[in-house]
Amino acid sequence: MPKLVNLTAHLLEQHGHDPTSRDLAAIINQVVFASKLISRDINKAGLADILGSTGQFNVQAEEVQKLDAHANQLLVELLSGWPRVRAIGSEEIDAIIDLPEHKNTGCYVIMLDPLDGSSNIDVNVSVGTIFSIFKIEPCARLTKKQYLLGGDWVTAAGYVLYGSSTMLVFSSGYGVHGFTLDPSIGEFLLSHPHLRFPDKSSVYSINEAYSPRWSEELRGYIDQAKTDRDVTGKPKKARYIGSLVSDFHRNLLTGGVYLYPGDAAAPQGKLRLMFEAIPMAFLAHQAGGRASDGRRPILELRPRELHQRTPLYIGDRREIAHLEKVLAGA
Ligand code: P6P
Repeated sequence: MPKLVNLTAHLLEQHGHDPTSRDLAAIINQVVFASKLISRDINKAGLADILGSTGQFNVQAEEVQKLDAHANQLLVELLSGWPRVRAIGSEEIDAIIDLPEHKNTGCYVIMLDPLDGSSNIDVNVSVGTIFSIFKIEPCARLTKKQYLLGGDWVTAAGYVLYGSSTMLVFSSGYGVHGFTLDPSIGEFLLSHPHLRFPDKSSVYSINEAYSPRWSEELRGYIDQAKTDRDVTGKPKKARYIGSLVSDFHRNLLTGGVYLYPGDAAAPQGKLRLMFEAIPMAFLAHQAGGRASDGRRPILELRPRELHQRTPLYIGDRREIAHLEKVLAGA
């Protein structure tokens, strides 16, 4: 019988009993609680009046799906009630949610993409929740711009993937670990300890419909990928689900890179620095991978705006480093 480890036991094992572990365990448990409710609702989406869009548009000018709004509300409500949380940013909400009632106890800022890839819900394709936890040092007053913390303030980050099974993959600075939800007991159990990118990059994930807008260098890189062999001598594969969490998760397990470039139409690309790029970059680095905007490491970027976008090249360390050289014209 394998040793059964649930999330709380794992966190206490990782952090011992210092205050950080209790804070993280509490905050991550709120995210996990919300994700269990989201998972339940996604799995019956076709049967409940929860498919389709709300007819409203978010700050990204994207149509808000009913489940987007539902997931956002669950996460914000459960996290706002926790005294150690000082502020919350969400891809679905224009401004930061400041919690002045926690100004003397709140030491953490949470950034959320409540339901990434939500346009896939109605066609039953995997989607995910992305979260990151930033620790304010010291737990001082939160000035207006102080919540825009860069990658070196991340204490923990992860995603919940609502797929053939519901998985939590996260890191609190001690490697990346995967937990699978056992719905019969409502617990996330450790199923993929110490996840690391394998030493082969056999997959590239990119939306090739936009290739006419790419730089010459990127077009050359993708053309080359079509004739390259991976370290096992096999041709590379193109896999693109249209859901960052799903593409990243597959690449983490089987080896590969996910690319969402800036292009002639959108020089900063589509993905959000705070809600998608930084948390996924934190995970990538913890798993021995690399994440870049094409020139600089994502975790070294200084956020200027809550909803700012960034190009994202993430995955196998050597492949991303090679791609950066190609994009620089080397
Ligand atoms: P496109 C979902 O909206 C998302 O943010 C990522 O999850 C996904 O990889 C990407 O956008 C898909 O965007 O432009 O290829 O449809």
